[in-house]
Amino acid sequence: MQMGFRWYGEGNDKIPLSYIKQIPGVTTIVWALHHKLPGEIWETAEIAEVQKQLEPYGFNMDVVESVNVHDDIKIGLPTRDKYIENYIQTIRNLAPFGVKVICYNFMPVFDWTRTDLFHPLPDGSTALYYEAEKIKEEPREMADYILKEEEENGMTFPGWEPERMAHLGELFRAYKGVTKEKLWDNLKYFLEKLMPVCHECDIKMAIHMDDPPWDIFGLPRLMINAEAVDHLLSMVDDPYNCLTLCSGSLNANPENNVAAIVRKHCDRIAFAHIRNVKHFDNGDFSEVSHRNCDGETGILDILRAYHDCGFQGYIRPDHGRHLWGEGPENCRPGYGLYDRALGIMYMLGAWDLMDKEDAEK
Ligand code: CS2
Ligand code: MN
Repeated sequence: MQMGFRWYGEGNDKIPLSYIKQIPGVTTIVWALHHKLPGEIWETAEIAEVQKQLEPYGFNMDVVESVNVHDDIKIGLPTRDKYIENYIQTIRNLAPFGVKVICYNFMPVFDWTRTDLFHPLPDGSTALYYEAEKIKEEPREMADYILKEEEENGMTFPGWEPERMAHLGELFRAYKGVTKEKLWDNLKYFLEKLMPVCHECDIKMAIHMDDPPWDIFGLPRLMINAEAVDHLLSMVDDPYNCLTLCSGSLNANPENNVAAIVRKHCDRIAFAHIRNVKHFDNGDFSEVSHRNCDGETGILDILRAYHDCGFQGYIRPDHGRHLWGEGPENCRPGYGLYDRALGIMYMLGAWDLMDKEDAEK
């Protein structure tokens, strides 16, 4: 297992690399070129710049999150081939820098969906929150709320690029007729084109789970449960077709058992996201600390499953709460410094203990 920390890049993330260096056990910076729109080629010179920033700290750049997939690929338009060519070129450009895993998602239009980005928790911190009542048929209200947060605080959230959101109506119209079956077909088409290049470049494509794992705003969502994971892995049965198994995304539906998926498919999990979720009876859920008893995701069972399987991939704390002065003005929702650092120490605590117990057996 290699521990990672997501970082949004120089000038785009308020957390300096020198702070991340002080968190025990982090070897991997999970990075991306966040100024790139889906479909654009990532140029070698731009990638080299990130390498130059990471090098003095000894971090590797093995995991990219995300190279976003252009909507035309998801919709299955004739123009998709051009964007797939660009994606392939990006994979080729990433390979010489030692990149091993590309995390991506295949969600129509939106990435994660939340109704409150800084929801107060009883302990005085804040966290991302989903209020079921607020998710209506019409996405405009939620999109406007998130765009306003971006604008007021001078940041763009991946998957919520104002350039794309400006054409929301058009985007929704373009997805008309894209049923779940078609979306699966389009994902298969995309992956089959990529696999030979992934072999050649030794880079795994690791699909992120849909967040939340159900259809919203009439848009189909694929990566929602264990059956979908089975389907994805058998549909393109290739060791380079892998998962970013996001515990919090899947467990937004409490029926999903993430530890069981780990035990079944550990060799196809390239990247583990560890996030904890607390559920309420009315269908709302809140993100919480990584501590097992603070949510219902089963963080310890998941870690034990990874450990039992001898997990060789990358792992990172996913969203954390915002603590100790972190708020909208200085912190990306879910991506503060402190709670993710605490999450790492919690995970390493459990992991080290399991290592020690094994050694003493
Ligand atoms: C991430 C996702 O912040 C998050 O919730 O886990 O946004 C993830 O980066 C994307 O879905 C991957 O493309
Ligand atoms: Mn995640």
